[in-house]
Amino acid sequence: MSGLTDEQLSFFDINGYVVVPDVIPHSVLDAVIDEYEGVLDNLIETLYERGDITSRFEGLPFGDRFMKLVIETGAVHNQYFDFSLPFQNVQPDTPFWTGQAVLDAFTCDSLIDVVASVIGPEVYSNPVQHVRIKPPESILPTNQLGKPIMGATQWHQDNGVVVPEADETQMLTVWFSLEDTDIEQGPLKVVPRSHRPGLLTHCPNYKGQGGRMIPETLFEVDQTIPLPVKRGDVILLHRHTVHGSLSNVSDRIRWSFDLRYNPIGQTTGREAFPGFVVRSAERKDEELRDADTWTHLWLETRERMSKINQGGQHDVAFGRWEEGHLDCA
Ligand SMILES: O=C(O)CCC(=O)C(=O)O
Ligand SMILES: [Fe+2]
Repeated sequence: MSGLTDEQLSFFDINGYVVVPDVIPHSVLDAVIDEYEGVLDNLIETLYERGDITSRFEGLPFGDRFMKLVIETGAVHNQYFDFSLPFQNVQPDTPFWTGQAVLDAFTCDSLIDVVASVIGPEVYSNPVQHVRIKPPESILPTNQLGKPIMGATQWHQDNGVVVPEADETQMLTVWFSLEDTDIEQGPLKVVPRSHRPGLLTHCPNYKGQGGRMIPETLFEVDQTIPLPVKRGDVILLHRHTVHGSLSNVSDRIRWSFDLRYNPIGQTTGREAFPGFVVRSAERKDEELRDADTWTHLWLETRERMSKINQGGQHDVAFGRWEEGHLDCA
C-alpha cells in the first residue's frame, strides 16, 4: 500500500486537486484500449451491415478509426462506450460497456491505495462515472445552438452534478487519460483553492449557452490552470473544486475516464444507478471484481430505467438546478 505522500495530501487539502504521477500501470491501460478496440469493431460492424457507413476503416489505431467514424456518421457514439446510462429515455437496448478490463482499471490496487489515502479504507465505487472520447473539435457535430457535442466541458463542481441528499458525501473525483493528454487535446482545467467556499450556483442555459455552468463571476477565473497529463497519471478533485476542460484543438482524440469513489455507506447522489464495494475490511466478500456481476447490475438498471423517465425526469430526478437564480442573471 503506498497511496499519497503527506505532501500530496496537504497539496490536495490546500488546493482542492492534486496530480499524482504514475499511478495506473500501463498494462492496465493497454488492456482497456484492447477491450475498447473490440467495442469499436462491433459498432463499426453493426453500422456497416446496416449500410450507415461505406467502410470498416480497418487497420487503423483506435483513435484514427474512431475519427473516421465520427466524420462519416456525424455522431460521437458516446453511449456505445460509456459505463453509465442516460438519465431519461433509456430503451431496453440502450448500449453501454462494462467489460473486465474497464472494471480492472476501476479497482486497480495502486489507484485504490491513492483513493483510500483521501477517503479512508472502506471504498465504494460511486456510479457517477464516464468514459469521454473527445474527437478534435474541428470534426465535431454541433447541437441546435451551434455548440460542439462532446466539446469543452463547462465550469462546474462535481457536487453540483449530484442531488442534494449527497451534499455531505465525501465524493472524490478521479480523472485519468488512456493516452497522454497534452495541452492541445483539451485537458482538464481547474481553479486552485476554489473548493473553499463550498457549493456554488450552477446556471442552466447560462446566457443562452445551453448546458449548465457556474458563472465566472462566482470564482477566481484568472487563477485557472490547465492540467495536461501523461498516461498513468491521475488527477484527484475535491467535490467542490471548480473545473472544466479546454477544447480539443489537436488532430487526435482525447480519451479519459472520470470516476468517483466515496466511503462505503454514504449515499452516492445517484441511487438509481449501481455502485459497488471496491475495498473493505468489513465487507471483504462483497468486493466486486467480476465484470459479469457488474454488467448484470447495469442490465437490471437499464431494464428499470426503460420503464421510467420517458420524455423527461418525471420519476427520478438526476439534476438539482432551476433557471432564474439571481447569480445567473
Ligand atoms: O473530462 C472532462 O472534460 C470533464 C471531466 C469532469 O468534469 C470530471 O471528471 O468531473
Ligand atoms: Fe466534473
